[in-house]
Amino acid sequence: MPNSKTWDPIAQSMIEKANEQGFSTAFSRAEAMKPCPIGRGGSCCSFCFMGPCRMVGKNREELAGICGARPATIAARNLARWIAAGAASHSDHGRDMAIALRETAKGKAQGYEIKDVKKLYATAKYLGVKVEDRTKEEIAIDVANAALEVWKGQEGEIVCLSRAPKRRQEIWRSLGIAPRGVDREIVETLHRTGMGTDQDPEHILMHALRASMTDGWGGSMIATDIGDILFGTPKPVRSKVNLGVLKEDEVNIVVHGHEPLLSEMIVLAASDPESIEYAKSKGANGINLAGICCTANEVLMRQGVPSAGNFLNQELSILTGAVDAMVVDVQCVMQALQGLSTKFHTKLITTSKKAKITGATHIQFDEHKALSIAKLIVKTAIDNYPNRGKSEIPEGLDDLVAGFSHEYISYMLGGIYRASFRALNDAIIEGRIKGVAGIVGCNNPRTVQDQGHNYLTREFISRDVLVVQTGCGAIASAKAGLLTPEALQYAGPGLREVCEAVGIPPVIHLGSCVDNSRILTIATNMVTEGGLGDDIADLPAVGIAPEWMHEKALSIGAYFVASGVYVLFGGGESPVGDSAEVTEIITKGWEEKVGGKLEFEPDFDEILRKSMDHIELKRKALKLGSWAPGKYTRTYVTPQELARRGQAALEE
Ligand code: MSK
Repeated sequence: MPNSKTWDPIAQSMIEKANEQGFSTAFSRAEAMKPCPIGRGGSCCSFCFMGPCRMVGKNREELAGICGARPATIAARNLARWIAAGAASHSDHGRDMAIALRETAKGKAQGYEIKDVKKLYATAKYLGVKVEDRTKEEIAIDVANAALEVWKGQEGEIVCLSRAPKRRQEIWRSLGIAPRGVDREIVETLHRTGMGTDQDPEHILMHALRASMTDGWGGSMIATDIGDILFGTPKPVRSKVNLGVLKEDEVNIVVHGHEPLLSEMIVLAASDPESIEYAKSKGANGINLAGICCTANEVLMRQGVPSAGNFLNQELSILTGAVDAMVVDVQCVMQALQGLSTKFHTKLITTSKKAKITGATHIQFDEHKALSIAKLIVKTAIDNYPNRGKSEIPEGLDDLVAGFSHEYISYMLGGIYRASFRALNDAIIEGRIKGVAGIVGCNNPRTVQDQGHNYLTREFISRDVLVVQTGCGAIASAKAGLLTPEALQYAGPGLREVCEAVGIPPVIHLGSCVDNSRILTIATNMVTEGGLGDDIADLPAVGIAPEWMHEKALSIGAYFVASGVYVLFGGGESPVGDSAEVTEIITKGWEEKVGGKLEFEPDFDEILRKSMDHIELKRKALKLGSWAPGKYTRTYVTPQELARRGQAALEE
């Protein structure tokens, strides 16, 4: 039920409640606050204190800041800094995961264990760590230390690049953008974009691509792999989504943010019989855990913890009056939660060393005492339960299937002994599946919540394009019932046949924002499987962030471009749209160099059209035809018919 604020009727009812009762939310604040028309298009320069300089005026060729900086240089510097900030967020997350693994292996991290030894071996292999005749703890210490080198490298290139297709690695090296360590590239971005240093827009933006790669092929990749080692590589899991996951008669704890380190311990602490007994002693029937944003995705895909929704649901969850504690770590946490939670009984608990919110309760996470801290947080929530006043949890829930890793997808496609991407590649070669669209990223109150994600997802699958998702985009689809096998009703005939035969849904949940690295791995596997070219840029694939709002989205977009992918950002105007020169560099310029390009396109139908044109173009370049059922088998038999014949044979 689309309307002016949200695609989700449950969110709409909560927005109406907030308006009636006079509570401000991001939806109402976005309406009240018009964006700055100068900053919006990348025309504000605040890199020194002679300004800020505003690049406004009709004759843009003649505009200059006090230092003489041209509008294109200013727009390029802005974009490069946003990309570096986004890469820093994901990479700092990955660094903490590596430290937690090292402390776990040393027996110093309370509550953690090495859960997935197979993944530990696979990670050790690409990091160059010896595994033979060693304990898993010895390997894990070396894996953690080798991973931390990805941050420290001053020269050379990060080791994870070796996971990309050979052709892609050659392109990066020939252009001189194979990144050194995360810290070096991000520091250098800040240096280059300061007053009086790098002043050539193209040069600045090539470095921005290099910095972004420290995210996707560096910090995020490490975060994903170590998350799998510590908490298990995801396998499909059923769960529920939307505000209806909160429970009237139980202690509701909502985990929100990004890092799984504490939230995994809260899952343990909340299921501890002592905690449950304690909750009962306070009059509750149990403890109910739910998530928001990417912390939700982390505990959803590995533990099946239900999601209360995506980014714009964070305030709405508190408005139910049923959240006894909202536990936050880093990224995407609105400061407004604090003011709003004081209007209800909700305890807002900050936990990261790096993030406090004035007025919130701070219980600092430390991996050495992680389980004890998680138990304290759970107890704090239980103690707050008797303070709950009238609560109003909206009815309505959706089912979902989450938690596909590239390991599980290759298993589903080929089984235990022949796990591979062959079946997917063949389906694309035959034309049953036309291509793949990664639809990822945030909500943004300047666009209708979830509309872009869900409209595009439905349209793509109806055109036989497989959709892979992460982050808040995946939760948008979950709320619309698109992360279930039932979504096959919207799929085109070719995609439906493949999904039914293999047993995968047409929309695949791959995890949180750092798990966009899983999409890179899947793309690489598709290339190395054969038949679809020798580079990621050859694949009939697109990347889309329809409702983006965070700098991290720009970093993700940039590393996909650097990897050869056509990336489209929707929802609003281009943040560098005032500069035709920068727009040219990130589209045509980048495409000529790296094969990928970045476009900002507010019209969702145009995103769809451009994406399908691109997929067709790539199919043509690979000389792939259309799906013709009789072409590959003498008599084509549908999977349903095969199943029917199998059943009949069994009955005989
Ligand atoms: S949480 S970065 S709003 S996807 Fe990863 Fe969602 Fe965007 Fe945050």
